[in-house]
Amino acid sequence: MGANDFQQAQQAITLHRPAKIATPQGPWSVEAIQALLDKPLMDLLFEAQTVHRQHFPEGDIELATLLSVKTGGCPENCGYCPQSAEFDTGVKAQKLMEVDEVVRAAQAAKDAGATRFCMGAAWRAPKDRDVEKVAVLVEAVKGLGMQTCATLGMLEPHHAHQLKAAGLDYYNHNLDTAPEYYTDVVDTRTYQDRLDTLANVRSAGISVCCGGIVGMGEQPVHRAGLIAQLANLNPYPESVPINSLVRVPGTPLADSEPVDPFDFVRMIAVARITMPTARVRLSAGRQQMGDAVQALCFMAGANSIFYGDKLLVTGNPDVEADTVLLRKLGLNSRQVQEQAEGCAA
Ligand code: SAM
Ligand code: DTB
Ligand code: SF4
Repeated sequence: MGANDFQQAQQAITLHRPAKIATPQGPWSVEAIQALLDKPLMDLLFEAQTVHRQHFPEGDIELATLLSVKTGGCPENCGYCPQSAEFDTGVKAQKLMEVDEVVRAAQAAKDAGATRFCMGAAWRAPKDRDVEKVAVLVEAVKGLGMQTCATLGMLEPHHAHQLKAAGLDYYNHNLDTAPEYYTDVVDTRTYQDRLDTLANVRSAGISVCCGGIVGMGEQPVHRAGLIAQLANLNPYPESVPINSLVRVPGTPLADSEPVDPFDFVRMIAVARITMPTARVRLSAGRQQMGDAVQALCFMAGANSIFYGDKLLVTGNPDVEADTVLLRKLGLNSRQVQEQAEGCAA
């Protein structure tokens, strides 16, 4: 290639690169989100990464560790969930964990580099005495200097206030899918129940962690509908977990078609574009995903992962595998660097 050809090629590349992508604003129609999802993948990735870099420092990945503090025996029938009492999944019901056991797990997560600790309970809705006990757990974990998160099912306003007073930073409550598909997945509660809890959490001054699941047999329009619901919450959630369904034998959704990995990456990208300042978490399903797809998710704007070898009851990549992956990708999470240095020392 001569010098002139090279200059021309460079010019062509420059001409095809948008100078600056303005951060798009809501409200979002389902159609507008569908149009984003349908873009050529490279254009979508480019747009998402551009938005991402306008709002977050390069290479910053949040590490959040999950602990199931009360496992199984749940009266709801969420079709994806191994913890429902209706499904025979082999998960044994356990009562709420004691505070010292939870603190030990949180300290171990902190030592491994996690900054956020999320406590999950398989309740439809906690009772007053449950919230009192969880408030003690929240206070203890907060005392370790970690960000606290809980996911306990539906919350009444007074429960939300009690948890806020104990030091709860985030409450996770997912919308899971579009309203039109919701009754195909669960019929023991309504979409409006979910929205009401989110409003109670918001009113109590707790940050909202809310996302959904891809791969439950939903149509593309339902994926767009989920993102529209999330992005149109006012304000949109501070954390947005995007889960790829973990197909657990015994659950009604165990035989769902696996998600096309590129469609999953698209969901991450569209979450990033429509909720530019949110922590978009590449959540359940990483164990089945492979390093290259995870790298594409980070390119698409994911900047948080669940960190630790277990989600609630199913598996997750172990700390060592994640340390290696993040290092290989040059994602310089400070905590991971320190962890890696600790391992090498
Ligand atoms: N019981 C509470 C509730 O449903 O709000 C809290 C725990 S629940 C397990 C938290 C979230 O985990 C669900 O809303 C769902 O999005 C996600 N989840 C559960 N099972 C899953 C699975 N098999 N694959 C992917 N995500 C799952
Ligand atoms: C979320 O969106 N995903 C996490 C967390 N919030 C609570 C739970 C994933 C659960 C995966 C299946 C299991 O281990 O129970
Ligand atoms: Fe119960 Fe939550 Fe599982 Fe639904 S997702 S069955 S509410 S633990």
